[in-house]
Amino acid sequence: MPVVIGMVVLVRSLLGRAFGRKPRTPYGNRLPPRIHDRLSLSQTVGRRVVVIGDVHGCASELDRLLAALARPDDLLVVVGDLVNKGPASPQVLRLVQERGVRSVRGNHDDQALAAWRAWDAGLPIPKPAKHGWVQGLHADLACELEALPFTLDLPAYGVTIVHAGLLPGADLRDQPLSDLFTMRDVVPASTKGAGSPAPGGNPAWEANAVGGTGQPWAKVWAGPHHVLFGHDAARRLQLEPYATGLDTGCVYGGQLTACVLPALDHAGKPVEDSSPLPEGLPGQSIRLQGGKGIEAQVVSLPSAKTYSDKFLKLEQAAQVPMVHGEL
Ligand SMILES: [Mn+2]
Repeated sequence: MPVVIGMVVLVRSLLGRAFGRKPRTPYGNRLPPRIHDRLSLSQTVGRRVVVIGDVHGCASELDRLLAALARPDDLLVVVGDLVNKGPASPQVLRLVQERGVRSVRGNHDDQALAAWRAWDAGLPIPKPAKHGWVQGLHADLACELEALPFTLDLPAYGVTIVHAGLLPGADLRDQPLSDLFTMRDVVPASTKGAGSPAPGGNPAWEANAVGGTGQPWAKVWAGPHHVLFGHDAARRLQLEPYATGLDTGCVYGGQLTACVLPALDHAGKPVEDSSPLPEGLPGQSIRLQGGKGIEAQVVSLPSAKTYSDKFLKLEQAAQVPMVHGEL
């Protein structure tokens, strides 16, 4: 049987080369209709934009956070990793579909989609302990994952949303897709073999998926856009001048965090000085440097429980927060 599968893979690979195989995402999925998506001022005018950190299947926390702070006309965006690890990934996708939540693509979203495609084709599910939940997932919910772009630009705010990070100095279209949803640190480009080479003509930095081995990319990022991102639960809330990290470890018993961007009028000016922070939730106002320099609010909802302790074990084992690339 393995010989037969090997032959099939070989023949498909040869056919792919002969007929010009289409480029794929890092986990072998079809590329989304828009790799780098954007929402113009006309699409967001008069509406707040609520950007939410990594959900990882924590549907009840997402539901409670939205109940506490979201207004009916808010535009809701997640920084990716909607699924895996937590208790209710299908329910998160259902909520995303029903409420029209936008998201960028996290490494777990891309992996889970590949697992669903395997299951749908009658093949064994890769890493079934992590992806077993995809069995029976309705195709319309898998489509939610299939459509996810790698970045989402909000030009009216001068804000870019990405799951993991951006390589400082490299053009968006020159950034390797896998870096966009796996990077945590940057290392000097001369560090051979430590990360991905910068293809955009900027030799200064390489991306590295393992945290604690270089500098957090968000500390190096100097604009021009302000970047909202997730993926780096070990570092919790990151409030850097030009980048804000929103993964506060909801699935690890931390919090689910949202950054609320004010509604803008047709001239791109905030329609209110700042919306009141929801009662009972810790929050703060921050000035997002870069972009339009707007004032936003960061609000966190504590998790009901610790759904996964994989990360906590790693954190206890290391003196400094270290994150393995697999997380
Ligand atoms: Mn991630």
